[in-house]
Amino acid sequence: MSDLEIIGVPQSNFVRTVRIVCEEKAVPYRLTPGRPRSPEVSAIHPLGKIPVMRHGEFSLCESKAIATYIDRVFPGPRLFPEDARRCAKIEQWVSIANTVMIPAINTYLQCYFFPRTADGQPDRTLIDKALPELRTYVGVCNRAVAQTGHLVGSEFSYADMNLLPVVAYLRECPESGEALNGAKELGQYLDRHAERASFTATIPPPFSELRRPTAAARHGNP
Ligand SMILES: N[C@@H](CCC(=O)N[C@@H](CS)C(=O)NCC(=O)O)C(=O)O
Repeated sequence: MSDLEIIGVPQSNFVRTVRIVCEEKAVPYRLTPGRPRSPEVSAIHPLGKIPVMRHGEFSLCESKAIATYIDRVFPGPRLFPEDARRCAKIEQWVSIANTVMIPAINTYLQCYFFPRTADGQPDRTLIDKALPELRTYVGVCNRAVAQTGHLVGSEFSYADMNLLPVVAYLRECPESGEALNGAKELGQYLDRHAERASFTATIPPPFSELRRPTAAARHGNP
């Protein structure tokens, strides 16, 4: 039995990506609940973000770094292939997603999942501000998967494992649901890959199951 421990909440798209990695490689792991900026998370991530990982004495943060470590240390299908060009294309899409698209999409989603208004209703002003970027990135993703149904070449890769968990949330909110309805290829991409065993094994519970953050932790959201 592996002593690999992933710490985070299962609703987080980045936590889900790392869990999908474990499932794809058939690496046993345990998921320990941990919210952003909780002591166990902040002990590993300097910014208190999830996921973080422990493997014996070794600890690590950042989903891509964790995925690379798991890929190198454990057997199973290689996520980051030897082929320089394919590997670089995977890195390229992870970088575009993680530095620009996913943060912008999450800013929009959080307006619904974690409204910060006094009455607990989604903040219309923040949503309207987030919409142009959201629509742009849904279009970018739609074009990227249109030809092969994958981000890189014609095989499922870490680039898809990284993107799909956040795409799966688009259907849950009104404007992103509409945008996805208008992005035929992206919708088909989601539907097809959502049937993978690694995807069904990691379906997150609803955000409503996350208790409101404690006062000490109320400085951001998963
Ligand atoms: N670059 C990080 C991003 C992790 C991240 O943003 N996680 C979110 C949850 S999906 C988080 O911890 N949010 C709380 C915060 O940003 O303070 C990674 O790839 O692991």
